[in-house]
Amino acid sequence: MNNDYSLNKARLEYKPQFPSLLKEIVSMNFSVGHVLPAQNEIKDLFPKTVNRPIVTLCKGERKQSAALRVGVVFSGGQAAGGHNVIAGLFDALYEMMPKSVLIGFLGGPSGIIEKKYIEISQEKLSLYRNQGGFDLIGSGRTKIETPEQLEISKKCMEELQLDGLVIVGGDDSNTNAAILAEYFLQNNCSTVVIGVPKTIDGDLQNEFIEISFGFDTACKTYAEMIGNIARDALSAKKYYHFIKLMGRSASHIALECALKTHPNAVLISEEVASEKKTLSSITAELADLIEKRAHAGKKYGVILIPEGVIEFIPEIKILITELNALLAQDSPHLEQIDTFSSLSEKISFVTELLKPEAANCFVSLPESIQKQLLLDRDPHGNVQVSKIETEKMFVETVTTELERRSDQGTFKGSFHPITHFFGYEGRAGYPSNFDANYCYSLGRMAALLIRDRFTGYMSCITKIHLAPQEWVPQGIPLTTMLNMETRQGKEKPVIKKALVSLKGKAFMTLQAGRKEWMIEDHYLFPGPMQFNGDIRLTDTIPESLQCEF
Ligand code: FBP
Repeated sequence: MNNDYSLNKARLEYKPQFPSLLKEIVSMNFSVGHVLPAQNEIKDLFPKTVNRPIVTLCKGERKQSAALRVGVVFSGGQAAGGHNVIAGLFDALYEMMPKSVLIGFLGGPSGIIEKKYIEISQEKLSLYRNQGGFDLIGSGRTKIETPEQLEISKKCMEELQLDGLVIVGGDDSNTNAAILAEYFLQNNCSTVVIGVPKTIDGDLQNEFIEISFGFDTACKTYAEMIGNIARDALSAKKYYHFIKLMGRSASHIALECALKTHPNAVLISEEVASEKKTLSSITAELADLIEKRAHAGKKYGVILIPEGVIEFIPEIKILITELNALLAQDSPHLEQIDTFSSLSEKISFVTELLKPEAANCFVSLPESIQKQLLLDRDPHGNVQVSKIETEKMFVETVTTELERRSDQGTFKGSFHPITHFFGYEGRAGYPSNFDANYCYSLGRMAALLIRDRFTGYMSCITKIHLAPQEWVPQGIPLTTMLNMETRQGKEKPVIKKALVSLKGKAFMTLQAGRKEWMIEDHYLFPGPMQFNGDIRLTDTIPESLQCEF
């Protein structure tokens, strides 16, 4: 097979665009900005890394750099562009001093604890430039938290004589980066720790981080499929498509995909919580939509559902909290529940233990969801919210409601639903030009932050609505992003997850259009992501960010 013109090869040859400021890497400097105040508890927990200034890249004197030894690790779920963070880091280190060494820890943070790593060479990396996935070194969800793990990590840094460690991850992993940076400083370990913002979920966003990498590619991938489904629905005119979209708690992905495709309905979890919508009120709204469309002669439609919505429905949130406590890892009920062989016995047993409000909610749920709530639990005994088949739950509740309306003679149409879940499909494909450029820039910036020893900083690229050459690289102290939050009953420092703002321009844009999309069909068909051609097609940034400028 002649592979000369394959997309794979074309992408390997793609030269990422990056800020002009990051080009002359050896003559770059930092201008020191203001210090942002940290919370008192954060000051106590991070005495060595608080009160640091924001730093912005600027042109300076040519600097002679020593060869650097740097480690890089991916943490958490895949997000398109990760390999370009490594490529940017590798190239910048090489340009500073060709004898520099880049080590990739294998399988996520556990690679640090178990000292499993590879040295990344130009040759190895050449097969991964602009490619999706994290497969060059893999990823994992182990956290470096306990005193033993922190100490082992420090030893690993010392044995490998690392000048820097780059942690590519989401909110938790960057919180971890802050903890490691502080621990290393307190314990005389000279390794500089730098975070890089990654997650398709788009919830690692704040005044300093315009977007995490991977979000753009994931949404473009899902939007293509949603558009295709909308066109199929419009052609066949017989199915309702209930599409669940990955994204954990926040609804950024659902919102972005809705702006890109104009479905007939989209649930936004943050709106559900704010308006205290119950399962039955959401069901009634969806049934109303289907009934109205039936009056207009339409038996088809497209409905988007964010992965985490179930947790935002007030009565289900209460139920999940009670179930988590009842069936926690060390709870006696956990053993008891296993003694019942049939599902109905397990359901009755748990229902008896729940408080009345939670019990009512539990019995009102479809059996398949009751089963998932009871049996699909993580190692701590918590309900795995993201695994719950919410799209099927809504199909069941809406079907029951429409049957009821049909019996009463108010609903005369037919309802043929089909469910979909788009998640993993969007995490590891070829990064969009935006993600390829953005990640490469983040990697180059991380190298400079290590060279100038800004430990506990996140590599950030701002002004991403401009052309890549004009993007502004900044270093932001991780401690400025930390807040205290209660997690699993304990007060912990964490980077706050950004939920969709109901006052934000992206949500307002949705609000302005969504009523019309309900009955009239205003579907958009984004089609496949483009890599070559008109830059208005190839180099777009997410719609929800465009709305902001
Ligand atoms: P990260 O926040 O670690 O990037 O992961 C995001 C995500 O893709 C979520 O959208 C999803 O709920 C979860 O990971 C799935 O996790 P897993 O890969 O462990 O199945």
